Amino acid sequence: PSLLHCLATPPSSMVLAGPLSSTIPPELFALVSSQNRAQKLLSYLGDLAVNGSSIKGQIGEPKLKGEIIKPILKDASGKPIDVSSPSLKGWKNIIDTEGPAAFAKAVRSNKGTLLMDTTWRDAHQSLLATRVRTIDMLNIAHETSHALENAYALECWGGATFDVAMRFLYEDPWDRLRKLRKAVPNIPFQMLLRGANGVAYSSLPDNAIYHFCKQAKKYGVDIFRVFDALNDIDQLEVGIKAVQEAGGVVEATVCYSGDMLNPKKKYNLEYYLALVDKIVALGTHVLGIKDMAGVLKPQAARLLVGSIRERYPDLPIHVHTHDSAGTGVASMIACAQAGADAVDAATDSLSGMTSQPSIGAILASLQGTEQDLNLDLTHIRALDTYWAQLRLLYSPFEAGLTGPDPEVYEHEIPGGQLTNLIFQASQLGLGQQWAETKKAYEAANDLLGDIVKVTPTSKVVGDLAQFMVSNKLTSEDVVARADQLDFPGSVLEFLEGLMGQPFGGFPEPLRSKALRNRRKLDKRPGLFLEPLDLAKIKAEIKEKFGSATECDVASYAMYPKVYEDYRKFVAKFGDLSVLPTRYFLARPEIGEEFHVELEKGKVLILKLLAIGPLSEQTGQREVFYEVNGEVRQVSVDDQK
Ligand code: 3PY
Ligand code: ZN
Repeated sequence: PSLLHCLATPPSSMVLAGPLSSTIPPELFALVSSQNRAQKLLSYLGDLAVNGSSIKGQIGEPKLKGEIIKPILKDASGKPIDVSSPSLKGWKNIIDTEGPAAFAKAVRSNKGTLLMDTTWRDAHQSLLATRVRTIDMLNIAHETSHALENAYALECWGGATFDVAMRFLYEDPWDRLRKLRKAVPNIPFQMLLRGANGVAYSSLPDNAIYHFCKQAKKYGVDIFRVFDALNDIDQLEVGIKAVQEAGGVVEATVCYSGDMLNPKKKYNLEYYLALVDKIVALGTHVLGIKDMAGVLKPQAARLLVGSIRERYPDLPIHVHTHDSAGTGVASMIACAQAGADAVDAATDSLSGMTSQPSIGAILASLQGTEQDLNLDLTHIRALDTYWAQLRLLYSPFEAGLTGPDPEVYEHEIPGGQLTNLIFQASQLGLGQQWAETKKAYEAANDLLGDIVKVTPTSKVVGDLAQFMVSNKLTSEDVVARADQLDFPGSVLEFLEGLMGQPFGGFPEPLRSKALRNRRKLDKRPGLFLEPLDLAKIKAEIKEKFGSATECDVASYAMYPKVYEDYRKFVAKFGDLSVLPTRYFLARPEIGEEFHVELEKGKVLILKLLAIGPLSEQTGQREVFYEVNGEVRQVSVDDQK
């Protein structure tokens, strides 16, 4: 084919060195830009071939080497369903045509229980270090849109995915959102918003949160699960108001911590009901209950959901959990039976342990009851055959979990963090240190006043725990030497009040001793932050990188350095989100052919031909690729 042929041989005069003259015809411009993209891609592939993967956290190569086989969905008569286009049937239609309040009402009056599938966000955040890439969701998006027509939502955005997309996967999270939205127009999309922290790790100026939510709504998010890591209502309010103004469905959330059934524990039923009252007073369409560590036991779930249901008969309730202790299925069933309208679960192959409980297990447990999920089991199973293969593709990011951890009832480490900490300990070969870290986490939590632990406060407790283990400090040592110890930055930020106010106040005298001359905020931090000059940020991004959208501004506002590094990376290697994961993470075999669709209709057929010897003079190797039938070569610094 002519385009393919042209792409293979770029005359050196066509290399894009500066702004193109306006006299160049558009076809030629497109051609040069495609060649430029192909060359950048080759730079990445060449580097990967010589130096191996530079993706942080990757250990080894994907276990899956062959093609991914896509499932075929069949209708009731056994005929294959046409998935060349997405389904148009689903709950999103109510949001779009009648608005968030009507959606909430319809959810509440729905017969049976609704499911939110977390596979595209929390499941891989909790099991695979948040590394699942856009292309792998897009490849199953049409099938998902058909199979999960009746789902409450797909959780696909926010939380850690925003940061990780740019920082480790070199992807634009906004691009992910837009592409997924186009491919799944019928199922509501849900994101996780960390209240006044947006998707970052501490509070941002209010206008950054408002601006962020506006873009998120515009480009595809329907339902915003808004939480605050300390259940601080003032922090939560910022997120709630920002989503209200953006026009999204507000799912304001109570973070569940401790053990409500234990009278000695700090967070009891009274605490939760008082918090729900405050949330309801601020105005929420749906109430979220977020059990980030998986410590909501079935009896507690029944009591909590039952009590809220009794108090607020018309309020939709949506519950989230993790299966760390192995009780996730039982807890979600208890919630459904006690009056929850929606529960969270993940596709079977990405479920269990630190992830959500399995969709298949909940579906089977509720089938034929009043709480039936009304989903087609064969479709759910078919989708899961895809994710079973994907799990092998992402095997380099497995944390090596082997079974449930009922100790979670003591340490209360949230699912995603638990995987991370286990991974870190195993990397260092410190099996014993892991046991100590768990104990230290519990001690650190007590030292900080038994706080609610979820991003970012879970990081505070984790950092203090690791600090205690590595410096061999007991709780008594920390208290006694608090005025001399060089505490981790996150601990000081928390004590200063930059993450909001904990229930019951800050621990004293630890706070004063540790902070020394630092200030002590007793109101929400946003009140002390200057609004961001968003127009100026936009102009600066444009000046530096040549283009800037409102989404770029929002990314920059959350993570200035990560965003800039991401843009620099793309300027050098191009948009790698189109590269199949197997070739993003590892080099192909010599002679192995693969395809990359740069954009619709522009396909590169690539084959690694050879990796040349190391040149003593330059320290480089030549890598030879066949690109659409022509040999191309790149020189790569050998860094090994
Ligand atoms: C996040 O904030 O990313 C979480 O998943 C919290 O549970
Ligand atoms: Zn979670």
